[in-house]
Amino acid sequence: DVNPTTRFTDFTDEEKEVTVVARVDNARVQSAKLAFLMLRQQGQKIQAVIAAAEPISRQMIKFTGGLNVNSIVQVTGLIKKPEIPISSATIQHLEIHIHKVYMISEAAQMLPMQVKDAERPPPVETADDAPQVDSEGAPIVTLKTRLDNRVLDLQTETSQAITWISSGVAQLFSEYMIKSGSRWIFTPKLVGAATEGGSNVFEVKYFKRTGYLAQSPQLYKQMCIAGDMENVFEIAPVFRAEDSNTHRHLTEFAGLDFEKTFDHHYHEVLEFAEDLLVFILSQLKERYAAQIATIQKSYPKAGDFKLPKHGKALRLNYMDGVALLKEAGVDMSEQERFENDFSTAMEKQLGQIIRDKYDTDFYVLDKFPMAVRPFYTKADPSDARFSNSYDFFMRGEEIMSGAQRINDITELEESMRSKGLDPTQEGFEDYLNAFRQGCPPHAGGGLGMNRIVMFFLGLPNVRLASLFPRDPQRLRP
Ligand code: ATP
Ligand code: AMO
Repeated sequence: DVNPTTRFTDFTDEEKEVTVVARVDNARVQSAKLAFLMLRQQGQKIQAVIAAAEPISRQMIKFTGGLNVNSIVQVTGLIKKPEIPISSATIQHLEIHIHKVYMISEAAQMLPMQVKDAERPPPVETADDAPQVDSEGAPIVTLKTRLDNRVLDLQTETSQAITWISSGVAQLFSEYMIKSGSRWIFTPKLVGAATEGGSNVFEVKYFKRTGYLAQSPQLYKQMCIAGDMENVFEIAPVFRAEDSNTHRHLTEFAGLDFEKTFDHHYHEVLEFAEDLLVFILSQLKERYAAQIATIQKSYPKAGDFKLPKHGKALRLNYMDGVALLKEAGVDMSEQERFENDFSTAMEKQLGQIIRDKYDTDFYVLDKFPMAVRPFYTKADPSDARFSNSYDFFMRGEEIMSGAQRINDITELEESMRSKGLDPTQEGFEDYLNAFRQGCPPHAGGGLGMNRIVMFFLGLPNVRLASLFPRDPQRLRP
């Protein structure tokens, strides 16, 4: 009655026989009578020892110590306390004294990359992907090599922890939404119109017509509101045909979207979203403390994300941001203020200013200039240069955009025309009909899941927060 799915992390220091299935992290023959294995499960390592003694033959010792690294084996043995803690293991105070070893799945003798080399932090990006060495002369595999061999790269302790954080963000988002009575929706990703307007859209051949990959669920989540669904959310891929080769742009990313009606003011929805982020970020810290500590060994900023005080998000207006930057010597011209958004450098600087002044890495800017927002955004009724729209930031970089939406058909068509879009264009018709048929006031937002993970952990590149990243250069693995 062995349990082949036994996990090392469940072991106690009670001496007993276990059977585990694990990967060989390292194998070595110490002598004709002694060999060591380092075994790995989800990035966690434990040492296993095999010594020649009835009925274990010298041949068994040779076989065990000669196992190909990364093979998957089934080991039966006795859990014991080692004489001294095993410093190279994750579980240092226990080891397995092997009775039996079976090969489950043999790994090739030559791997394109050693998992232990991918554990060496941090991957430094170079234009030519030239070999790099650390201070001890050991090779550092570049990010490109790691991503080319992503399956091996996912096996490192750090990657394992990062993928748990991604899972946590998605879980916490859905948890909060469901608790608030929001309905989980699944909108089409093959669409007939460029959702966000503009040209950042992938065309697909759709039988005899042209279709597109959805740039966001924007039009559909609003159509669900028109369909009386009141409070909806979605977790789904978002496609952007942007030729942006930056540390934070992907061409496909996981979008966390929500849309909600309100009674009196869009700030009801804004506050809902602020509480959502405070919930996600604080619960990540609480529930994933072990993973964060692991990631911190490679990315030291992982553990120092500053949450806003008193559990409430810090909210400023866009113009407050302009003023804070001006105080720091960064002045935007009158035209820049209303027609441009902050540049990436300005955003980062503002992030630092806000961290210094308000002691938080998460904050919200409300009332962005109308000129920089998409056509469905509601203008500020008290000053049409601005809009009822907001961006959320982590460590000075954008993680969410959202707004009150125009729900009046005349206003909506006007807004489209003013942004150079044709309301009579095929594909917009169904969306616009929803407003002709009546639609309650609503607001919402879209979050980039990979960016939340990246900025929460202080990772240098969004690709590290994507399982199999897609960017302008990369369509595989
Ligand atoms: P979005 O607004 O689509 O949610 P985002 O705000 O992060 O995402 P963009 O609005 O496309 O991205 O651009 C924001 C900033 O990113 C810009 O200020 C720009 O400086 C920078 N950026 C975008 N594309 C590139 C690029 N190809 N190279 C360098 N920087 C870029
Ligand atoms: P926006 O275009 O700002 O808004 O996208 C929402 C959020 O998605 C993330 N994001 C990205 N992540 C990785 N790579 C990219 N290329 C990329 N582009 C955007 C960011 C961003 O804040 N329909 C609106 C949302 C709404 O108003 O509800 C929209 O799509 O974190």
